[in-house]
Amino acid sequence: MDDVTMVSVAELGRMVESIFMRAGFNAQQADAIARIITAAERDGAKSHGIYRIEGCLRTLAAGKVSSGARPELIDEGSAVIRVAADGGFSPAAFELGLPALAGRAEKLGLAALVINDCVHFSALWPEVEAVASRGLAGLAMCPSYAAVAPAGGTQPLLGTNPIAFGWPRSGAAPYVFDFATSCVARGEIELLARAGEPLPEGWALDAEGAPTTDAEAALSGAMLPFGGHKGSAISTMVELLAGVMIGDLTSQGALAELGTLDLAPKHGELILAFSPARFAAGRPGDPLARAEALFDAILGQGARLPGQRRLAARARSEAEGIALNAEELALIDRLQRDGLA
Ligand code: NDP
Ligand code: PYC
Repeated sequence: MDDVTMVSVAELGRMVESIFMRAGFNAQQADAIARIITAAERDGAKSHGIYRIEGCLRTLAAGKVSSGARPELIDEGSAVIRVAADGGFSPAAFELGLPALAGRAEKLGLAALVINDCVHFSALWPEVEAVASRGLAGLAMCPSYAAVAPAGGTQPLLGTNPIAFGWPRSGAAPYVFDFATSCVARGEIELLARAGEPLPEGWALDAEGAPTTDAEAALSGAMLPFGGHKGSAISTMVELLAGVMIGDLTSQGALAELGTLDLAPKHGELILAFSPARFAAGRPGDPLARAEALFDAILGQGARLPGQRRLAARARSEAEGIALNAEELALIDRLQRDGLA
């Protein structure tokens, strides 16, 4: 194993926040981005952890994110609550909308939070975990930028379009899954390219549309959806619901606006919240207890639940600190001292 230094979660959070404050982000943005990046690193979600800091700073340097963004809540009392993110990163916008989303879902049974005009680089599990921690089921999705060919096609058109789901559990952390609708997040391919490692077969096409296991060729070609036509259709659904339907950019539009895949794209996000108690009212059985029986049956076969690895990493990080290698520590140190060189 690399020579690593253990850094407490709180200390890493302070270091990351200081980088964003130094870069000129207002306190609301810097605090929210630093917490989301630190949480990803804490949970062993490396593709959306500290590796993303430089991309965020490059996005700012290119004028593609607003450092002074002040998200605004637009709540007309219906099931659809909106946050105008003001061109800032998505986490502060989500945090602003969450209480209204949860309150409306408890009242009506279901509610939607629409975030518009946010710059998005993060994982979606924090959103659905936060919704499920309030006793609600949550479903979150967003486009990204055109990097994925539809099943049967060869050219980038769809985004890596993550979809995440959370279910509340009493006495346990929520059941959460969160994944790209491409075979893997683009961030994973970028990390493999940096490490000079090959991709598994079936993940990507090169610029000529031929299958490739070369990570660099994949980054300049097209990624592929997971599960062939099934992932392709789910990804298209994300474009429709969290792009077209909410009056925001699709992945194709986001890439056209950004002009590159090297910065964080601006588009919207959709988060749905459902009250299991309200949906199951008057029907036999407690939905949370029935869910536990299902989880037990899954575990009983020797399978694991999604989120288990992440939560184990979280417990380790909280007990022992986060393990950062020398390169990662040097990066943080340089960004704290000099910003983007
Ligand atoms: P993976 O393919 O690694 O899938 C991750 C999910 O699957 C996690 O919930 C994980 O749980 C679960 N999982 C993995 N293996 C198993 C298993 N054997 N049994 C049960 N569950 C399992 O992730 P991706 O590369 O597709 O996505 C990674 C991240 O990238 C996501 O957080 C996503 O939101 C983010 N992303 C963000 C985008 C954006 O535009 N903002 C675009 C695309 C992706 P566990 O964590 O416990 O392993
Ligand atoms: O990893 O695919 C990805 C991604 C795109 C935007 C943010 N993350």
